[in-house]
Amino acid sequence: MSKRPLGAQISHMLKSRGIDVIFGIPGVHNQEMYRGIEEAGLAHVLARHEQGAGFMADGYARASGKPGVAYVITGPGLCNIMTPLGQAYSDSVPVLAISSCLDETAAQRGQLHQMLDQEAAAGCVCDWSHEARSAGAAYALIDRALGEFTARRARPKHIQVPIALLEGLAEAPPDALPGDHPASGGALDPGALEEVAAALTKAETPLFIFGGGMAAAGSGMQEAARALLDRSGAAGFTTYAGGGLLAPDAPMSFGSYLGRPDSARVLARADLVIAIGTELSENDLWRSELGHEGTLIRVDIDPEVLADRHRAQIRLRADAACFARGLLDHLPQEASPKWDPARIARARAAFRAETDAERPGIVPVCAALQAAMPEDMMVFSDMTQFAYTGKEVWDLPRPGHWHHPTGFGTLGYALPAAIGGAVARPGRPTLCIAGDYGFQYTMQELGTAVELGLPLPILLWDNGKLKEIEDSMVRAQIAPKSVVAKNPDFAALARAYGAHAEVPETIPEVVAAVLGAFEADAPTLIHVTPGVAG
Ligand SMILES: Cc1ncc(C[n+]2csc(CCOP(=O)(O)OP(=O)(O)O)c2C)c(N)n1
Ligand SMILES: [Mg+2]
Repeated sequence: MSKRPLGAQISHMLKSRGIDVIFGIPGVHNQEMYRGIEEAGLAHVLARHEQGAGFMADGYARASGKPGVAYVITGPGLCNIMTPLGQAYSDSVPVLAISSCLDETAAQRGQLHQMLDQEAAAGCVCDWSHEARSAGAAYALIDRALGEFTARRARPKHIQVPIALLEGLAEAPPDALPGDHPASGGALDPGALEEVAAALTKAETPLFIFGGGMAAAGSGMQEAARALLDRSGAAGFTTYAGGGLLAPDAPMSFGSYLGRPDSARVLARADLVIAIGTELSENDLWRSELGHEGTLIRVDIDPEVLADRHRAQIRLRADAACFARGLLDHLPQEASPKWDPARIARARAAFRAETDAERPGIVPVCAALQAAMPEDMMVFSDMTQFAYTGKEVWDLPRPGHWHHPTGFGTLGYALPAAIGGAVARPGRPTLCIAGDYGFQYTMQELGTAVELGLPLPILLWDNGKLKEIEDSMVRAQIAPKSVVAKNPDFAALARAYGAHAEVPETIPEVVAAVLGAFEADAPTLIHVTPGVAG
């Protein structure tokens, strides 16, 4: 193929590697990257802020399993996308940010968009951040990023390309590497699987913890999780990210209640705990210790997780799907339950009652929505009380369908991430859940959602304040300070953007509004206050 400016070649290269959409904002510095977008047949989603573009790329990646790619300008564009990159790092999401950068920074001060060290700044929130100093280096870095997304724990990457290089003519990129990159840790030692199977068969009260690594391991994981319980007699918890792996009413399931303090008592009763694809991080447990007293087996693709403080006696570096399928090969076809299902049901009911008492008014809304929502709905939630409760009591019918800014915990995630998710799954239902304060971090992306004509319900949980923070201050005996903000008229704001708005007054009206929004020609802001529950 003939030479083209490098900026255009990069878009062609991404298209040839299976990328279909870029999220971003153009500027004079990175405009050469836009030259190739149309030409290569890529779609481009224009965000209203680079933070939005980054979260859209994140949501797109979580919903599609493919990398999310964002184009941003030098300096402020890169700074604005750093928060989403930090979020993608903590939640292991494959996001690739490509930015322009200045040709010369050390000897020339005062240039447009100049900052001291852009490459290093991004490096603080990414797996890596590198400057390409030639076309060949840009191509190599792109292939390295894409390869690493599948070959090991997915983490965001940043590549910056000097403006003059983007403008200069470059040879075509090399052909894509043949075949898939093998997932690391794929081949498991059969001896290790036999050892785990023997321990599981011998155990009197075995317990599984299924995490996000298992939910993300592809199709068949729900069946695998159920079979692991059925064929070993074990009980199981899911982490928030593993939600949906076990049916809400599965008799041996303790649900997604690992973060309840009392789950430690269940853990202490287990003589064997097998944790698959979970970091067992602060965000999973809300305590420092898991609480187990018996043997702990960790299975994870990431050596850093295996070596952590939880004192696992057996550590297996493996992909969750390989491990689950391999272990099933070593288990009998059936086993009698080793836990009392009535006791598990009582524990689940107690966990649910505690959750309801902690943040009242949310469980009934979740219950009504759970009963009525379409099977393949995907949720993107923000840092709001509605989501904290929802993630515990509302197990979606499918794993990997509830996405939350778990690790970094960034307010403003939900709307742009939901937009990215909806772009990834056209024609399938996506629900956005945000709080009244967090929504205002990125609410300008309503414009993007309207422009794309997305049938996106936005459930805005408006308790009129930063309620989680107020509750926390009260618990710490701090007189609540700066936890009430003057809110706009959210429905009017949504309509001003060209979106629809609904203000339901009862729970059935909330359900009807969400279902109606899936059929609309634009997003619908559904303004819900705690009064709706009664
Ligand atoms: C970027 C960022 N800044 C600050 C916080 C701290 N924070 C967490 S929740 C919260 C208040 C959220 O209020 P709202 O969205 O109304 O949700 P509610 O707790 O009221 O349901 C704040 C300020 C954060 N998580 N992220
Ligand atoms: Mg609030």
